[in-house]
Amino acid sequence: MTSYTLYGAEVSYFTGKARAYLDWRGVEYTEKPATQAVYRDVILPNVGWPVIPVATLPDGTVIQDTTDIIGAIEARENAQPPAWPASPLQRFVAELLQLYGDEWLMLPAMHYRWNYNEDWAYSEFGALSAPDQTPEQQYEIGRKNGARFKGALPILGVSADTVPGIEKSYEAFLSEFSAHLDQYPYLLGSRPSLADFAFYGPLYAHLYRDPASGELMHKLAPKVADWVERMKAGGGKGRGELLSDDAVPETLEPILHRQMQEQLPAIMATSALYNDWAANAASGDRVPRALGDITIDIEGHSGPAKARSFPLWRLQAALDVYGSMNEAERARADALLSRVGGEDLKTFCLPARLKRENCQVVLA
Ligand SMILES: N[C@@H](CCC(=O)N[C@@H](CS)C(=O)NCC(=O)O)C(=O)O
Repeated sequence: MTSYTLYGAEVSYFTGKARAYLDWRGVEYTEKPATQAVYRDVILPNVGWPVIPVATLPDGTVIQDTTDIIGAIEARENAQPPAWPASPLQRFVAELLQLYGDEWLMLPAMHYRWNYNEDWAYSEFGALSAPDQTPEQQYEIGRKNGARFKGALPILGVSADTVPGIEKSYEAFLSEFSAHLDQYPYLLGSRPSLADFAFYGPLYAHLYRDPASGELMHKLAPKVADWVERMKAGGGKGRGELLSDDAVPETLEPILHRQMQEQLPAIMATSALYNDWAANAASGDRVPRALGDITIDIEGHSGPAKARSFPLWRLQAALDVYGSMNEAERARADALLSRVGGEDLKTFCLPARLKRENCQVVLA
């Protein structure tokens, strides 16, 4: 094996994130569809549960989780410019925006897919797992496979109670991101970074590519659709710079503010449940995917959701950057957090550290 392999799907959120990174990095790779046979022969034996994307390195190492995939390829290629911003505030913001793109834009992505593009999604799921069947057979297979994903809506907190808030928030996000793109080609300057790859997951696979969602994006936010297309074309393939002097564009502040308003309270509530769980757990114990029930609030519309544990892992990465800052860097981060309503993050500490083991998040 001489290059990387990415097992995934065009229809998949996180495959989009990994693919955008690979195309930007410009490494040689092959993307293979995650058919039933790939799940059986590659994913389940190596990862232990059915999830995409999965990547293999040229030495055969199998990796799951997009950030681990990106991190492993960054380390192996040792190429410039890096995917992670090198300067502390930009790096902190990139980690925060990754948390937002990966774990919160999932709500509009999944809502619009399953409430406006359901039949189309079933056909896509079927075509992926059984490429040789007829469209009718694929639709039936897709209904079966897609049910698991549609079933995630109540877990995420997408319900009749919250949908008006999710739509209002997404439309506002589109206009905030458009205003940013009026001034900068990518999130932190004139080239993409980790944050752009994370935004691309939902904004390509679901919110651009699903037909009804794509129509909405083109209508409300042609600049965001243009960013999706530039990312799809490789994001300039390494050309361009992040802003100098560790600057963070002011135009990102409304998006960070939205994150602090909507996502941070959900994560804090999850962390309290994690505290209870960790009190009786031992190092190496696998953290349950859901730790209990929380209430989320989006633009004044609240409803139940599961306390998904994975966002805590992404938050830990952001907090580690914050925790490693010197006094002057910390003062700049704190000023930014104050401006975006993120006061709570300044003193927030996860009750117990997490780590990755065998493609799972476990208690450190
Ligand atoms: N944190 C993982 C998330 C991967 C993920 O959720 N993938 C979706 C498809 S886009 C999936 O296969 N989900 C199955 C499941 O969550 O059970 C990553 O970054 O790779």
